Amino acid sequence: MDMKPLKSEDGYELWLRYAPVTDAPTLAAYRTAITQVVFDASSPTLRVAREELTLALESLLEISVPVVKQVVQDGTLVAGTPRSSSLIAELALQELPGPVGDEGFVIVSRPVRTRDCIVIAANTDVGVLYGVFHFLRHLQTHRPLDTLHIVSAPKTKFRMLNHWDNLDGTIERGYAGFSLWDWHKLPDYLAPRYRDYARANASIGINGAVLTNVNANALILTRPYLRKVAALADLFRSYGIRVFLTARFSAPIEIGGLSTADPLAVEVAAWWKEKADEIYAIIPDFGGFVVKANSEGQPGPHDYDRSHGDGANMLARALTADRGVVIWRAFVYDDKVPDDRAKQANNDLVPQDGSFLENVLLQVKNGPIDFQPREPYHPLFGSMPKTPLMLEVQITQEYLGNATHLAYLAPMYKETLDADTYCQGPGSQVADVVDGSLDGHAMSGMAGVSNIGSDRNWCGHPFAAANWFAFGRLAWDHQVSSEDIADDWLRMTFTNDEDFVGSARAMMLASREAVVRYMTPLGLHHIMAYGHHYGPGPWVDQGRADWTCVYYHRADSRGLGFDRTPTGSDAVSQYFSPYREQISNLDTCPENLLLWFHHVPWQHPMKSGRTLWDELCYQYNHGVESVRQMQATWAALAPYVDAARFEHVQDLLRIQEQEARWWRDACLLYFQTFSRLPIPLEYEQPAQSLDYYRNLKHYYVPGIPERRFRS
Ligand code: GCV
Repeated sequence: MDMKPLKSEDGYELWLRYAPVTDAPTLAAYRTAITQVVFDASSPTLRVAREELTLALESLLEISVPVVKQVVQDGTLVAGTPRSSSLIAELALQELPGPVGDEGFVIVSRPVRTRDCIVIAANTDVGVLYGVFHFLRHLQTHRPLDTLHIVSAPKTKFRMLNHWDNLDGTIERGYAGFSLWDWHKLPDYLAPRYRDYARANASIGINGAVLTNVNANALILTRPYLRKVAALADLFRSYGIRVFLTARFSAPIEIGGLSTADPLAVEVAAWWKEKADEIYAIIPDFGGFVVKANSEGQPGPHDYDRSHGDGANMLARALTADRGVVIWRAFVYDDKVPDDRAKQANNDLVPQDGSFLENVLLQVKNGPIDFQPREPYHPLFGSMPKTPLMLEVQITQEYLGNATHLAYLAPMYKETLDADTYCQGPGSQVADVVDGSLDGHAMSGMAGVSNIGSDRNWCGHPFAAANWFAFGRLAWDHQVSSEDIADDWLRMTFTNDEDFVGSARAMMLASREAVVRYMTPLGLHHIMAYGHHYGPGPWVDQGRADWTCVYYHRADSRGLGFDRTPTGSDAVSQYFSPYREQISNLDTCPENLLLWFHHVPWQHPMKSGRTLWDELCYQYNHGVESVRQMQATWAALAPYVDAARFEHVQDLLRIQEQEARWWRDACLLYFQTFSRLPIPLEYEQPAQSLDYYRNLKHYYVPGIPERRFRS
């Protein structure tokens, strides 16, 4: 390998660095295969696609690749739609107009006018843009060009980032600085970052951005803010991105001067209709509303004894099906309801299946509690066949070490997507529900709670951008493997050197499981510190019951875990057979979810031959060891990475190792007060006392407003 020092990078360019191809045979092959471009760019989207293509080619191949009018030589790259390009129309590609649909594309190497060419074609301009980015990924990952035949179309319709950004610039659960949206200077000043944000999203097929926090502020729906939103929408449009806003259910009262927000009140429906018309007058392609209602203190239709369906349908009528959609969040639970929090969404929403209007989608978190390091899949998947269900995952790492811990989350997203619900017999995967294929829904989608902020490198941790990238790739095609996504991202973000990619990929793939082990092994969940969720807090027993930790782990002198079998909360009954029986039985329940579904005696024999207590000690220690392994792996990769990014990751891994030990020691000491069993001597013993850990206080943890820290 080339040992000269690498130029320091700050991560701003993400996976779109277009680093020059240094491998001589690959470079020679590329320079032969691409000598000129025929690309008639008659629309804003085609123009940005052409600009991206030509700039990238120049950077990758380090030669200028001219844009010409006609195919006059071998090595011509032809791009466009049958409408934008007579050449493409002439080729009458069999993939057009059929399989690639409205957003897909085809990339083929084939003769055109007797010359050897590469063709990027689509039915629509945005399809061409996606095709260009796919082709550039192909080059960035040094794949061969001789026998190209790529046909790709997205499996879901709405592929969206949910920004939990507040109008004051803070981000709920954001760990990479402040909001990208500079509301104060909008609409007159458009930061250059907005365009790069749009480019990055388009490069992975993301086509929607919810700009505001689901804990919504009604002000975003006032005229001055709508003008600011329109400026962003205008910019994002060329990149195929539509904007959505969160709608605060009580907005008619707060900004409309009404005395009620009752969804069945005529004046309320009229207010929302007028508001929707006002929005569409300035943002013609406005995507619609995302709504968090009657959850964690947010207003909603229950305040008026109305159902979620009443609320969602009223907004859906205001938007109208030909203009936009209502994305209604299924994250609904109430501490006044005595039932297990994990059951409440199904209890409330399943009876309403079939009552939602055609432009309503339900957005369901991957698991029934709240983005824990590991959860079983949400039992709503498969239980509402008449309603399109979107999958919501968290890209920001609220419960997985914020932007300090390296945790590659594609395996976590895949775990949900690949899970078999058995709702229509074996092979009814969550992915089939989400992409609409199982129940024949035309509307489908995936939403990722964004981890993007104002940090120069966008996501805080240099590896956190991999999760943004992975989300987009999976929303486009949930069948791609976590390995392949990591592989692409590493090559594009760092280097194509095989030695680097092999080690770094293995490190990424093991990283989420490491976090599970040192935070919440064996199905433990929600044992983080109160409110800010930074660090362990299994002792938290004050405040709203379903926000305490003792509610979830149920440790006592007999054992540990939440009994959700028929002898307990019976949450298992919300799943289909045979999964239901599998998880109900202590002997067949997967051990990585054991304490989610069972209260297990401390001496229970685990598959390893260890008792539950010893297994817990083993898992926590294994987690810490895994982080040390990551440190060793990264240390060996120093020659392949520029100093700035190398040291950044190295420093964060050091913090991660400290925090993994903190988690292990605090949790084991706490659970030991119930098990009364020793931590086996083969393991490191806790560095401090339980009191020490219990008394640690953390002020101004990111991702939470300052006022929450005031007493
Ligand atoms: C936006 C969790 C988070 C909240 C978040 C909520 C939600 O409870 O801690 O910050 O609120 O999920 O998804 O609505």
